[in-house]
Amino acid sequence: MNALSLTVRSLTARPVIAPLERPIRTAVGTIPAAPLVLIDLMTNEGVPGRAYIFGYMPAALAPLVRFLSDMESHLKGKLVAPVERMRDFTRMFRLLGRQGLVGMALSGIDMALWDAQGRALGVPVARLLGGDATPVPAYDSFGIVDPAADRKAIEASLDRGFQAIKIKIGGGDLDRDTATVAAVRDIVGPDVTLMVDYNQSLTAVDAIHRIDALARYDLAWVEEPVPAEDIRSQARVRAASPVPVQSGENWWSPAEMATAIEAGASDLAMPDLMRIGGITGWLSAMGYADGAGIPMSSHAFVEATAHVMPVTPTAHWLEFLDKACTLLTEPAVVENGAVLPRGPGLGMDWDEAAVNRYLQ
Ligand code: SMN
Ligand code: MG
Repeated sequence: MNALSLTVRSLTARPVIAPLERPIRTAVGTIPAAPLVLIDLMTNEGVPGRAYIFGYMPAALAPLVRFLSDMESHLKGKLVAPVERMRDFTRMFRLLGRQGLVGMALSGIDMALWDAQGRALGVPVARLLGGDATPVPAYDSFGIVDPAADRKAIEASLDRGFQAIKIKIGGGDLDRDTATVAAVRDIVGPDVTLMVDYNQSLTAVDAIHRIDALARYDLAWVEEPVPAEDIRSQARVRAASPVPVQSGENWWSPAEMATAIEAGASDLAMPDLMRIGGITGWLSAMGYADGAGIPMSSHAFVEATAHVMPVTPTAHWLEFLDKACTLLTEPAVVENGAVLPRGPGLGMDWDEAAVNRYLQ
């Protein structure tokens, strides 16, 4: 077998709803369990390629599976060369566009292709990209918390070695935000890095008022205070904010990232592998962040982002938000608050018994 000339034989997509260690509570709704689509590529050489994508809501699963199955015929017999395959898709979807479910599915295919290539060479994708598979500093990502009820979970996270945590806020008024942030700062102490995420729930006027009041709790960033598509409001908030503004999980391409940064909408960047265009899209995004001097963090997809962060010139924090742990034979490992990139490939193998349990 020539490990650099694999060709695609088949693509399978399976919908699952995986249990979460804790529900993802946000200001705009709760995700009780993770709706995922598992992607399995098989090559003619017998090397598999695996990845998963996150549908956010169960209703997204069936169309994603259907769409991914239809993509099989466009990959069959083609070289496992993710950059080339994404170029084909970019041309093919020029008319329909690639935001939304289309972009999510294509990013999943891209990750599965990179995984197959890494497996064929017997190396972690981080090595394939020219980096080393070194541990990536991570923060533990919480939803909206009740400081009294969740105190133990927050302390457990620090015991696990995390030196940074993020909480979501905006589920109530400013008094509630202040009480929550003050209590969490009290639990974690002055030395732990603390971030907050509003999940796009505020208007610019409200955001400016609230962030001003929260600044005294020494926040490393305030994430998505206003709707992600409203670049002008984001820029207004950022101009007034004493706390660095973070965004990026809703950028659908490196070009959208460039537009947001150049409009002054964000101090920091945290693209989502599944929206930015997979690993191939991430490579463009990280080049932009490097050129613009923007610290770049990740969004979810713990296992795959652990491979791209080591080659990201302005790498900042990996978000530890583990959605697939119940489905993997070896879930992501955190050591001293850092995630270890594991190979070969992206290092994910399905626990088929668990997959069958959660199959939709
Ligand atoms: C988020 C992640 C996963 C689901 C919903 C929201 C998020 C984050 O905004 O940054 O963790
Ligand atoms: Mg967020």
